[in-house]
Amino acid sequence: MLTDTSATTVGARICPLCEATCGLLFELGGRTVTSVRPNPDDVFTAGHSCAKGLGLGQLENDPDVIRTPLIRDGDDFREATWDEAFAEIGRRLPPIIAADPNSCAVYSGNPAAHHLDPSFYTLPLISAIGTRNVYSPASIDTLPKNYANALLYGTGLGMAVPDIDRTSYLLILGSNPLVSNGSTVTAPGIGRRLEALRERGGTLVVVDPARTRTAEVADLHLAIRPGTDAFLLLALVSVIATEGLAAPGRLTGYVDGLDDVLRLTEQFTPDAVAEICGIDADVIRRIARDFAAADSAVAHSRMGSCTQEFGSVANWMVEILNIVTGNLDRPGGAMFPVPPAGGPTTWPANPKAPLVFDRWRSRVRNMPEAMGEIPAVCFAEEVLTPGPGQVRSLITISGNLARSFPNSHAVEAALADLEFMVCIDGYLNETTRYADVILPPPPLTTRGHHDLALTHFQVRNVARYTAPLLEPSPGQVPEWQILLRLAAIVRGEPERPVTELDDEVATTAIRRAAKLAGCELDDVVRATAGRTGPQRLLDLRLRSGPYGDRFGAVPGGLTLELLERNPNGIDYGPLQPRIPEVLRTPNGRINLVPDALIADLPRLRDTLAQPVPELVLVNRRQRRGMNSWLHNALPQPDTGQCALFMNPFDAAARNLVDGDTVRIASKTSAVVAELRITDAMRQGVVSLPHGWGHDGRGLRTTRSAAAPGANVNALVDDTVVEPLTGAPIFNGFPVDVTRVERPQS
Ligand SMILES: Nc1nc2c(c(=O)[nH]1)N[C@H]1C(S)=C(S)[C@@H](COP(=O)(O)OP(=O)(O)OC[C@H]3O[C@@H](n4cnc5c(=O)[nH]c(N)nc54)[C@H](O)[C@@H]3O)O[C@H]1N2
Ligand SMILES: Nc1nc2c(c(=O)[nH]1)N[C@H]1C(S)=C(S)[C@@H](COP(=O)(O)OP(=O)(O)OC[C@H]3O[C@@H](n4cnc5c(=O)[nH]c(N)nc54)[C@H](O)[C@@H]3O)O[C@H]1N2
Ligand code: SF4
Ligand SMILES: [Mo]
Repeated sequence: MLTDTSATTVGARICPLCEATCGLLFELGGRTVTSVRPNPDDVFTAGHSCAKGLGLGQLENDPDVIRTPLIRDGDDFREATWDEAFAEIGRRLPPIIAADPNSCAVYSGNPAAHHLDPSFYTLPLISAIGTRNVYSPASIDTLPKNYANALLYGTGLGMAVPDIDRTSYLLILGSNPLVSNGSTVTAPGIGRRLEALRERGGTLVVVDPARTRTAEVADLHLAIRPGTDAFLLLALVSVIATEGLAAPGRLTGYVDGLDDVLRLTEQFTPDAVAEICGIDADVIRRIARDFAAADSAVAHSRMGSCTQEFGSVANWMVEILNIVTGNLDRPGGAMFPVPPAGGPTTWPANPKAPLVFDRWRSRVRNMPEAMGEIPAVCFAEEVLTPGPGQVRSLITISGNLARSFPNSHAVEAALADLEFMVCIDGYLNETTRYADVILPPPPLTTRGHHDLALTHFQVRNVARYTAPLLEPSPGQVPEWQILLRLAAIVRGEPERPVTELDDEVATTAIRRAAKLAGCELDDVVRATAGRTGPQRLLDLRLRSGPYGDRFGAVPGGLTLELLERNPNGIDYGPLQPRIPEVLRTPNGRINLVPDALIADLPRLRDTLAQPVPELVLVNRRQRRGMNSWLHNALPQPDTGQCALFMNPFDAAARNLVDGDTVRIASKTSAVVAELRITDAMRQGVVSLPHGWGHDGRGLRTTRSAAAPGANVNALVDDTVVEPLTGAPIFNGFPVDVTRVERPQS
């Protein structure tokens, strides 16, 4: 860490923004980030970056960023000291929790999944509160995929990722990695990797209702009708079944229900699904044959095929397609990474909770819990419905639920209705404007980084850690300490030193690490003495993990110190087959026909016979945004990027012209946007970007409030969900589009 902060210095820093985890170099002039550039020596990301990562300096220096705690003062906020802010929380929060722990909800947003502090210290806070009202973006993002994976392989987080660098045939469904940089596949520089696939003669097929940037570089783009991926995938497997192409190879010894799964796809032939999918039956047959014939092939699904009507069945069938063609767990297929700090795929199975789903239900709608959380679609009703267990207070940790949850009007009504709300966040935005107290996180330069979650999705086994570049300055409180102080307040011990609470958290982690590594407790304590906070917890995980030094027992094994000496990371090589060792199902085998998923097939059959809506809406992402929160710090292209994209036929049928201001109405609400007519959209499908709508009172986001964009989540219905997981239907819900005004010519 730098102690002399007067000089210009350069330090390695992993980008915390998206799943690509690029290695960057921060140049500091004193404490100020003066430039950010890609780190060419990073063993994994090798100089890859994007405009967002290179804009981290602008983010750090954004004058709108909150740097001092704020306490509500009427309609506004006043700056406060940390002691004042914690005192206010201490006065107001504990009585609400004392009345009912479940009345305090916790929402931990997307950045929390990237940073070490919340990864380690949110759970102690949740335990201190004792609440079951825990929310995160998982239920509006990956959940159907987690669910299908959990049923098949025994863990929701441990997924097989496309071995993109070795595959011969990549089938991408509902993902636009050239913009998003990939999801549940950590493959930095994915554009380059896709180019390499094609250069070595491989094939890229993209299934997306929009001709995205990724679709543009594909060999084949299938403009599917939204919400119908499950039908397409069932049909692909049906071709493999009826044409005798199934060849699971070595997987045969580990799977149950192979014949059953092949049989149940038989009714979903290409001819039966062609119309609903909007894809020619011959094309479906050809893809199935090519996929089966390829040396190696892999199907990969994400956002567009998760947050839709049949997300769980679609994601189940992605795995089935990979399995029946023998592509699971082989090079060039779908493979399980080894997370260097360990995780559900390296730890022993938990015999008490083999499946972390449906262990309890939400109060109002009786929705099943998933991975310790209540689905986000339940949040507003849990606040607005009176009765025992009603949510009355909320702690947010890096989340903007007023823009990320479906039905924003209901969500904002709920936020306004709370008795008390604390936000740990650096912006006064659409969510935090409802807070009573806002606690700002410290600058990135003061934090160490290791992607605990995303290492589960790495396309190569690597271990990396970038250390803090600066000590926090007076007035900056590390996020882990904020979380522990909140835990102390909730426990009625507001004066308890953070160091003691940290030791308590570490004691549990030390016990676990000793058990995993097969060491004596004393050896573990001795080996990690001198470290505190997230660094100690990470060291415990790395050293008891798959490459770990087992606290001295394996000389040269992985430790945090080794990573500190190697800020460009350590490469452990390409992904290796892991079945059966990776399986965490109760019997250690893969059941291809889980009852819960089969139970959803009648709903698919019924849908085949139903009329399709005339116009449905899907979402898109943008290069310079990160969900709702980079629009202020980074200069954005013209407002056209927020336009509603519509196919020329749909526009003509509505007598609309390019540039018209249009009203987009759904069952829930209506928003206004500029119209962009483009044949990149499939007929019958329009698209809006997600994360906009920086409007209304009380924002301190000068730049984005000046060009607010339309909030797509005002349109999303929170009552219509994918029934197995409660995931919302962001993609493929009916809308009406009408002209508001015509541009002046
Ligand atoms: N620049 C940028 N990068 C990001 C983010 C960001 O906001 N901006 N967000 C990050 C986050 S949190 C995530 S989760 C990832 C998500 O990353 P991705 O999974 O790549 O998600 P999107 O880019 O939203 O692409 C989803 C695609 O699905 C398509 N689609 C819609 N409906 C359907 C359907 O029914 N079937 C099929 N097959 N396709 C459909 C849409 O047209 C869209 O092109 O991106 C991450 N990276
Ligand atoms: N309609 C629609 N809705 C969607 C999606 C979609 O595609 N369509 N995508 C969904 C997905 S995939 C996701 S992941 C969610 C995202 O949902 P959220 O996580 O709720 O939303 P973000 O916009 O990522 O907000 C991140 C917040 O964290 C703050 N922040 C950033 N860094 C830090 C930090 O280091 N510490 C702290 N304390 N705060 C920080 C930012 O200021 C911002 O307020 O949105 C979901 N919602
Ligand atoms: S691709 Fe993702 S991780 Fe890489 S620099 Fe851009 S935002 Fe950061
Ligand atoms: Mo996400």
